[in-house]
Amino acid sequence: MFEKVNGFPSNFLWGGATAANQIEGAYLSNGKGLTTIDLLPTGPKRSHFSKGNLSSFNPEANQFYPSHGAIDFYHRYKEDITLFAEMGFKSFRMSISWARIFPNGDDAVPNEAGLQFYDNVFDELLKYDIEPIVTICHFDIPVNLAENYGGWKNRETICFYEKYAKTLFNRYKNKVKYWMTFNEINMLFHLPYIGAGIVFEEGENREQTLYQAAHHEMVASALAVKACHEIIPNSMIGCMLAAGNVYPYTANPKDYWEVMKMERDSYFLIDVQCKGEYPGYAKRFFNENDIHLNINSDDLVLLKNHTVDYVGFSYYSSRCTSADPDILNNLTDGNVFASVINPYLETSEWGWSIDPLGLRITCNQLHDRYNKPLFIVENGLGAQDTLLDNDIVKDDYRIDYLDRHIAEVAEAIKDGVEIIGYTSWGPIDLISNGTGEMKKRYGYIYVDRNNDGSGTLRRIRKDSFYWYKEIIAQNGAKY
Ligand code: BGP
Repeated sequence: MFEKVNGFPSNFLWGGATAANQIEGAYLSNGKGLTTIDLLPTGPKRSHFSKGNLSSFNPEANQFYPSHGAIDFYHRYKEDITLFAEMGFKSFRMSISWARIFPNGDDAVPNEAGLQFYDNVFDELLKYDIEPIVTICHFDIPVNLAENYGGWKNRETICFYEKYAKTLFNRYKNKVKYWMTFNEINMLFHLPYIGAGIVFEEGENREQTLYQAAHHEMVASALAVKACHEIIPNSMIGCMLAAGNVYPYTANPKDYWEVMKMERDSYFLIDVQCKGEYPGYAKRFFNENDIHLNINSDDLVLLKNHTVDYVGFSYYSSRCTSADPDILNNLTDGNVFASVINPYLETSEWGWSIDPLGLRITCNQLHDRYNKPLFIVENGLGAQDTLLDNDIVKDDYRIDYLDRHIAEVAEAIKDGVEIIGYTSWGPIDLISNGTGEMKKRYGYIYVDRNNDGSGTLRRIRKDSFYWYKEIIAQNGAKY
């Protein structure tokens, strides 16, 4: 009676995902302005800054600033796209650097050289029938907006973002169909500087600031959805969250309640972006915690009328929580999302738990909650690779991770979840967002670049390159 769903749809968008600040380099070339991320060094100060804890932005001398050179995609995009095409990519997720287009964020006119660069990249992708998937803002905003306006604390930033987004839609309307408004929008609660250009002042009510900034981002996102639909009629514009299902440590109902709270912390913004209104649990939270948001009545109409077309999300790990304070002391290390150590799961070298089934669970949860198409726009294993003689990189651990996760994507599709595509994170080695390091590698393509910025930048195919090429060629038939 019911047709059996078999495997991946024929138009499934296999590919890889990147972000401008983690690949481009050329951080001040051809009129680009400084972005917030350009001020983040490697080392411990990176996470300190990322959380918005320092009031001074001054970079220290003689340090390595990862985004300044990155892997030089700015000059090598043709070579890199040729390699993606060789793997058979159907899509490539990338972001546009806001400050390449509007160097200060509040400029009257856009920087033509910046616009032209992305035209060139899109043309190169389209030459190989690779669909560009574009994130409008992936963790970098012009420093001027952060320093002189307070980033997303300030309502004015909405207007600058809207102008920036409209500029992109008008310019690239014939080249780009898939858009995302903000990368991992929920990250602003965990890394406020990275997520929203926020630097806290002494004594500031941080929760109030964060929820107000979140409101501004959601209004900006709704305005982008509106403009995108008006300017590019067949477009698909989505939200993007850092996802990952949560397990209770025990069957104690109190543990399960903690799970719901943790999930709602992640889903809150997506609830608004998908359903068009603030959920009841958020209103209660604001009332009970003395959080008073400045919300115009027009904002609520905008949120209601311009919900997203699909849910983009990253999935690296599941999490685990408990109501027991003693258990809560036993947390995993190395991930911005704190989690109780789950005894059933192994972890990566960076302490991130590895849970392929969690990806199927996450897909099902998001499908049940929103009933919108999903797009898995990040998933992957950060690991240290060794370059052997004859340019060989034996990354069987990465193949194993991806294989087990893609198998669960296939299961989710069979469960009836609509999934547009899968772009694994960092198809070419790039700068780690969390650590700023090069040695945390995700790629199918090895880049000869070291943590201190040295290296030839040569590109080398890893074993996983040939493996992923085969998966795409078969359209995941083995699953
Ligand atoms: C996500 C970001 C990416 C990326 C990824 C991996 O949060 O959207 O930009 O970096 O995480 O994290 P990391 O680079 O810290 O290993």
